Amino acid sequence: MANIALITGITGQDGSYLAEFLLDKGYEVHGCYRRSSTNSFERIHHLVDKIELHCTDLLDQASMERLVRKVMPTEVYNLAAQSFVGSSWDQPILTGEVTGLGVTRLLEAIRQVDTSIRFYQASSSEMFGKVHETPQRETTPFHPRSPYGVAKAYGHWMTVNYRESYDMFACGGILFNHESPRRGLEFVTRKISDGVARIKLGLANELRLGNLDACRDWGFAGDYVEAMWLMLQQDAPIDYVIGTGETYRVGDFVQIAFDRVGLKWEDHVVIDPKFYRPAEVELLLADPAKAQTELNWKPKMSFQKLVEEMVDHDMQRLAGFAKPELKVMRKSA
Ligand code: NDP
Ligand code: GDR
Repeated sequence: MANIALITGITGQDGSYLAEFLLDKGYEVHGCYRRSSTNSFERIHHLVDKIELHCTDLLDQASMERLVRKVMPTEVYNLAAQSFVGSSWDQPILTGEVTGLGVTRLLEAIRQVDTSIRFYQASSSEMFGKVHETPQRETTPFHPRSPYGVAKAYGHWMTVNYRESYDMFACGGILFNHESPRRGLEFVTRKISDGVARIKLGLANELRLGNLDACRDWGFAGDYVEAMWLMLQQDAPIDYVIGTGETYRVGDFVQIAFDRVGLKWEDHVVIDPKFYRPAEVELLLADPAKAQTELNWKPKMSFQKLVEEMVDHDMQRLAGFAKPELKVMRKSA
C-alpha cells in the first residue's frame, strides 16, 4: 500500500523539513495551508510541484473532515499551531482554538473517517514549564507557564485520550526547541542570527533582547523530523521526549553568534524589558534516553554548528542589502 502523508502546518519550519524527508522516503505528500492575502510558501517553494496542497484551517471542523476523507492518508502529522509563545499572551483565545482545540478537530475528523490512520501530534517541552524535575523525561509532570503551553498540554492529553478511547495509533512527540535557517524571525535564535548579520553588514546598530539567562535544549529541526516519522513506524503508539540532552543560555547563543562575525556582543546587545515574558520558563533540558534506545534516534548537529549555520545563512541572505562601503570591504576581504 502506498504511504500517503498529510501534514498540517506544511508552510512552517518543521513542515518544510518533514515534507522533504517524506518525499525522500517515497511518500505521496499532501499539505494544508491557510488562506491569506499573500502566499506563505517561502519555505516550500522548491517542493510545490512534488506535493499536493490543500487550503484548510484548523479552526474549521468540516473542512478538516472533508480533507481527510479526500486524501485518505496513512499518516497525519499535525504541525499547525499558533506556535509563538510570546504572542500567546496577546491572543490566548485564538491560541487555545488553534493550538489546543485544533488537535481535537483533527482527531475527530480522523475518527469519523478511518481510525486506522496514524496520527502524530507536535507536543512541546513548553508543557513542562515550571519544571519539577531536571532533566525532563516522558514521566515529568507538566506545569505550563504560557497560554501556548496550556493549549499544547490540552492537545497532548487529547491525543492520549483518543488513543485510549478509540484504540487509535496517536502519538505525542514532546519536542524541545529546534531551530534552523528556516526558523521564524520572531523566535530568539533567528532573531539573533538575523540581528547579528544586520549589524555586521551595517544595516543595524543594536539588537534588543529580553532574558539572556533562560536556558534551552536547542537542536536542529532537520534532525527532529526524522524522530516524528520514527514514532509512527513503531509497533505501538508511544509518546517520546526528543531533545539533545544539552542546555545553553540565550546568552551563549548570543556569544557564539557575534563571535562568528568577529564582533563583541556587549557593544550591540540592549536588554529591553519589552521582551521579558509575564511568566518565564527558566530551564529546559531533555532526557532523550527513551528515544535513543527505542527509536534509535540521535541528533546529528551540534549547538555550535547550528548557531554558525544560522548566522552564515543570514549573512548570505542579507549581503545584497549591505551598505555600499561594506560591500566593497567584503569583496576585498
Ligand atoms: P511554525 O510557526 O514555523 O509553523 C506553524 C504552522 O502552522 C505554519 O504552517 C502556519 O501557517 C500553520 N498554522 C497556524 N495557524 C493555523 C491555522 N489556524 N490553521 C492551519 N494552519 C495554521 O512552527 P514550527 O514549524 O516551528 O513548529 C511546528 C509545530 O511543532 C508547531 O505545532 C509547534 O507548536 C510545535 N513545536 C515546535 C517546536 C520548535 O522548537 N520549533 C518545539 C516543540 C513543538 P502560516 O504559514 O500560514 O502561518
Ligand atoms: P520558546 O522560544 O518560547 O522556547 O518556544 P523563543 O525562541 O521564543 O524563546 C526562547 C527563550 O528566549 C528568551 N528570549 C527571547 N525570546 C524571543 N522570542 N525574543 C527575544 O527578544 C528574547 N529575549 C530572550 C525567551 O524569554 C525564552 O526564554 C519555542 C517555540 O518554537 C514553541 O512553539 C515550542 O513549543 C518551544 O520552543 C519548545
